[in-house]
Amino acid sequence: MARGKLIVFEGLDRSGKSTQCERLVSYLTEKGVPVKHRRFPDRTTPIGQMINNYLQGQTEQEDHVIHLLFSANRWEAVPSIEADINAGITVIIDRYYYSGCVYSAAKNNPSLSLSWSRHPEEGLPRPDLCLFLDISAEDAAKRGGWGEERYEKQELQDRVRQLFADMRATDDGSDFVTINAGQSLEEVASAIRQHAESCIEAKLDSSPLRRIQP
Ligand code: 2DT
Ligand code: MG
Repeated sequence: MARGKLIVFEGLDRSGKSTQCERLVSYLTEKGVPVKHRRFPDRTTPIGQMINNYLQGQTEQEDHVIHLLFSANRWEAVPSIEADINAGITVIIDRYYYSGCVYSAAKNNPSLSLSWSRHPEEGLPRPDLCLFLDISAEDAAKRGGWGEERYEKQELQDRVRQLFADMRATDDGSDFVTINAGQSLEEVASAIRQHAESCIEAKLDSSPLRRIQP
C-alpha cells in the first residue's frame, strides 16, 4: 500500500491557515482520500496544556523551556503521525516546526537563535509539502485586530514575518510552496487543492518519509 503524505500549513497569524486547512481536509475527505487533521500546538495533551497556559498568560516559562515544550509536543505525536502515514493516511497539519523556530527566535533572546531553535526538531518527519500562506503586513492588518494571546503583538509579528522570510531562503524553505494568501478564499483554496492533489498523486510512494536533517 502507498504511504500517506505529510502536508503542512504555515504562515502568519491571520493568513487563513486554519480556514484553508479545514477546507482542504473536508475537500479530500469528500473525495474519499483518507486524511487526518492535526494542529500544533496540540493543546489536548498534558504538555499541550502547559503550552496553552503559557500562551494565555496564566504561567511564565523560560524561553528555552517553552521552546522545548513546543518541540516535545511534536515529538509526542510522532508515533501516531508515522502510524497514520504508514497506514496510507495523509496527515495535514496546521503549523509545524517552522512556526516553532520563527516564533522562538523572534523573542530576540541572544542565546536562542534561529539555528539553535532548530536542533530539537532534527529527526522529525519532514513534510512532503509545506503550503506557506503569504500575506502582506497591510492585508493581515485589515483582517481584524489581535486576540489576547501572548504572541499576538505587532512588534513580535513583524519579527516573525522577517524570520519566515529568512527561513524561506534556507534549505527548510525548499519545502515551501508559497501561496498568495491575499487572494479571495476561493482562489487560495483552489491553488492549495492543486498543490495538495499533485503531492498526494505523486508516484513517490516507494520513497520513505524523510527526516528533518541537521
Ligand atoms: P495557534 O494560534 O496556531 O494555536 O498557535 N507557536 C506554535 C510557537 O511559538 N511554537 C510552535 O512550535 C508552534 C507550533 C504560534 C499559537 C501560537 O503558538 C506559536 C502562535
Ligand atoms: Mg493564534
